[in-house]
Formats: sequence, C-alpha cells, structure tokens
Amino acid sequence: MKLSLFSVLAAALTVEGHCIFQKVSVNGADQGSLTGLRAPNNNNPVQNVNSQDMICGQSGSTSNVVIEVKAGDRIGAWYQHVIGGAQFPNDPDNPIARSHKGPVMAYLAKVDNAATASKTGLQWFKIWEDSFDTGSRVWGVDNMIKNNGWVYFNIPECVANGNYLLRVEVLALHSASTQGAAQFYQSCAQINVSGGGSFTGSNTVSFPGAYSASDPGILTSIYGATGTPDNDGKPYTAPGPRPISC
Ligand SMILES: [Cu+2]
Repeated sequence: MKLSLFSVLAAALTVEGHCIFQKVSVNGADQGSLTGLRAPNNNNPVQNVNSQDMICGQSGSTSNVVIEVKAGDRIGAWYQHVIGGAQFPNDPDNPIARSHKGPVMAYLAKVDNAATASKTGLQWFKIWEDSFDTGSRVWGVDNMIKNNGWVYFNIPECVANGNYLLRVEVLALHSASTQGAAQFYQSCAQINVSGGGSFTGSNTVSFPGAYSASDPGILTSIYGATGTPDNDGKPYTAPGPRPISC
C-alpha cells in the first residue's frame, strides 16, 4: 500500500515538470541562491502572454543586490525544478521535464537602479537565444538539461555601462499546439554593466506586448510524424526580435 501510494504521489508530482531561474554566475562565480534576482516563489509557468508576469515571472522573491558584471562576461543562469534544486532525490524532472522542449532566450532593459526600478514600461532588447538546431534537432532546453540547468551566454561587448534588468526565459512548447498552452519560465537578474560600449538598445520590445498567443513560435506543434519532438526537422524561429549583434 505504501509503495503504491508513493507511486501515485510521485506520478502526480512529475506531471508538473516545471522550473525556476533562481541563480546567476559571472565567469563561473556563483552569486548565491536568489541573490540579485526577482524570481517567482513557485515553478508554475506563465501561459498568458499579455500578463505582467511575462516580465519577470510571477511576483515572488526580491533582492537588494545588484550583480556587478563587465561587458563580455560569461553569464550563467541556473534553472532547477524547484527553489534549491531537485524536488526529491533522483528527481527525473530536474532541472525541467525532458518533455519541455523549446528555446531559451535572454533580454536586457536599461534602468536607473536595478534594485528598485519598476519592471513595467521597460524597453527590452534580446542579447541571446538558443532556439532549435535543425541539423542535430537539439533544442535550447536540451542544452540546459545537459548543463544541469545552467544556461550560458555573454553580455555583448557593446552594451553601455549602467544598470539593467536581465530577463532570462525558457519557453516550453510540448503543449503549444493549443493556443495559450505554451509555458513561459522567466526571472529577472539585477545587474550593473561596466567596461561596456555605447549600445543602449535598438529593435526593442515591451513585456507584455512583445509576444502574441498566435505567434508561429508560440502556437506550434513541435512533433514530427512519428511523434518525436524534433519539429519534424524543420527550422523553428523563437518569438521576439533576433539578438543584437555588435
Ligand atoms: Cu511544465
């Protein structure tokens, strides 16, 4: 009886193989759990692209810390199944359920003070995305899982000095053939960039507003004829603008 009850509970938990962006590293230096972050308290996805929660996820923990970075630094964003890591030992859905294929993206928005700035009304530019590789049929989420939940990208050299919110987003597309069922997982890191260039933003977008529920990168089936989540080998374009280049 105990075993079967455990199995039922485990099954109920693993159905929701969600995730939370909860830690930052700078050139490999771990900044600490929830430090310098605006992160949700639970791992439920945002599914309404018009929600304010599209900005930094559902309101949850906040931090007074602004993380110091230099332009060109390698940033790590750490996703795990729940706050702190795995939900239980040998959690198969840590850092996220393997079904949750999709792109991973990073955006910046200039603010005066990253610790205190309102998240609303900002102009965001995309600095990086790991979307879908048609040759290997590997998704950004696959790479995140391979790196034990870490997503790595560089702050572009041209980004101007000053405070920014850094929004990192996982878009899970396993149910995305139904409108409103794509799952968005994002938090915002509070950063101060030094050693940068003169770029303060072009081709910017608003959150909410950047995405619509019917965008071809959001309302889409990623399954090929045999049911494999490989986009049938076709190209996939993540929502939002293309990353800046400098
Ligand atoms: Cu999920």
